Amino acid sequence: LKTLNPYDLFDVRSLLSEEERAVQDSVARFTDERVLPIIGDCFDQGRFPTELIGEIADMGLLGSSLPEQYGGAGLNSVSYGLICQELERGDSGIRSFVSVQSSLCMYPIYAYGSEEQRMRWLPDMSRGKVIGCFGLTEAHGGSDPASMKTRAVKDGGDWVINGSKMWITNGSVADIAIVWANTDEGVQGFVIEKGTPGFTAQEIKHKMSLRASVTGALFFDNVRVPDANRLPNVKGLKGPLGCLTQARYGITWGPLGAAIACLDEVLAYTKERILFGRPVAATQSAQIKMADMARRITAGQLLVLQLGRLKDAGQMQPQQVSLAKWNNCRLAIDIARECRDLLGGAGITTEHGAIRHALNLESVITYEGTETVHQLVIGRELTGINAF
Ligand code: TGC
Ligand code: FAD
Repeated sequence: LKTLNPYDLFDVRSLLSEEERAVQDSVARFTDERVLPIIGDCFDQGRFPTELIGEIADMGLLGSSLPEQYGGAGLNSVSYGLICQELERGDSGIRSFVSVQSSLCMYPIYAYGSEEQRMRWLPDMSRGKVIGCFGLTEAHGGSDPASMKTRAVKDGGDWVINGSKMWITNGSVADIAIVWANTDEGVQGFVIEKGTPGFTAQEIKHKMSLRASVTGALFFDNVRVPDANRLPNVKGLKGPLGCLTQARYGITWGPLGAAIACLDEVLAYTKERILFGRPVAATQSAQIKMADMARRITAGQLLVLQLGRLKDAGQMQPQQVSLAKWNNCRLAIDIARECRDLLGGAGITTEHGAIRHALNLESVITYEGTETVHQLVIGRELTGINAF
């Protein structure tokens, strides 16, 4: 019998192209060498490791799917998924940083912006010289972005924006904010630069989750931006929701990385931990738990690979992304919590990764559409009835 790779029982890697494998390997190396040695401390200190931004950019991970003329790496969607998976094996906060920059900030400028806007921002964003954030959620109800109160009013050649956004990744460190606001012609996107009078950002403190990521609130008090900062090629909620489809796609892959990190940790720990005269790994209940983790990871891997192939073929539907985001966030948070349990008391400090991943995944299962939102998307697909 051939011994199987415990983190890839169905040899999903054999279905990858040479280029996809090379991308996975280089990001895996980055996570092993640069992220894992520092991330526990970053989480403890509530600090995003800004010192890694340059390397992340040099590896081509910012806007990796965009064409090279805009600073992108022209990689396919499966490669983007693998990037997210390997980064989140390190920490959800690192993957979040790349998701937001690539899918929520560079993507809308690329997809909805003018050629001038693309050239103005994208190359610098791919180099990590300009950091973006994406402001859709408002404090009164993130699941229902149609209830948005932030408003932009035309005034001559300018727009005047009033309102606020809440829970914004990179909010207080970003150089530009992609802000979605209601206008007389429906929801539109604006690029608001740091330092614009009336625009302020405040870091949200006391987080117990995604502590190695910056989260902020944005405030707009008569913020005036020229029409050149409005994204001209989309109107309506489909603008921001289209960005969410891109980011959610990455998040279907990312949590698999967190789950694999946790399984890796308990496989090693339970072999070393001797209780009642034998390793914990030699007990049936521990084996059943770990086997069940591997089963869920394997199913999740096959799900996202097919999703990625559909995306690369231009056939992926947002409802399929909802199913995969729900499935893989759920399996990852359950696995992280079960691994924390198998580590016993040792599982409660950041010495081991399980509790950090479990806490991070509380955000990941909530942002980009809560689990309930994605369940209701599938419910609507099955029944044809909107139950939101
Ligand atoms: P509805 O009002 O019917 O549709 C509006 C228009 O949008 C189109 N559409 C989509 N387009 C692309 N992708 C999608 N996923 C889309 N979903 C809808 C739709 O066809 C329609 O177009 P048109 O041309 O007819 O106007 O909207 P709905 O009923 O489908 O949506 C309801 C619901 C609840 C699913 C939606 O509001 C929703 O997804 N709510 C959750 C909000 C959310 O996920 N927020 C995330 C904020 S960003 C974030 O969390 C970043 S964290 C990142 C990190 O740190 O990694
Ligand atoms: P609510 O929408 O108030 O939901 C509360 C509860 O009600 C949830 O359990 C939800 O599932 C449930 N619920 C909602 N609708 C229904 C229904 N119809 N039936 C039954 N139950 C329902 N947003 C951005 O725009 N940009 C960002 O960069 C960003 N980064 C984030 C980073 C972090 C760390 C976090 C935690 C959030 C971030 N968000 C961001 C916001 C995130 O998208 C929202 O938190 C999320 O969409 C949920 O919105 P809410 O927090 O207002 O919860």
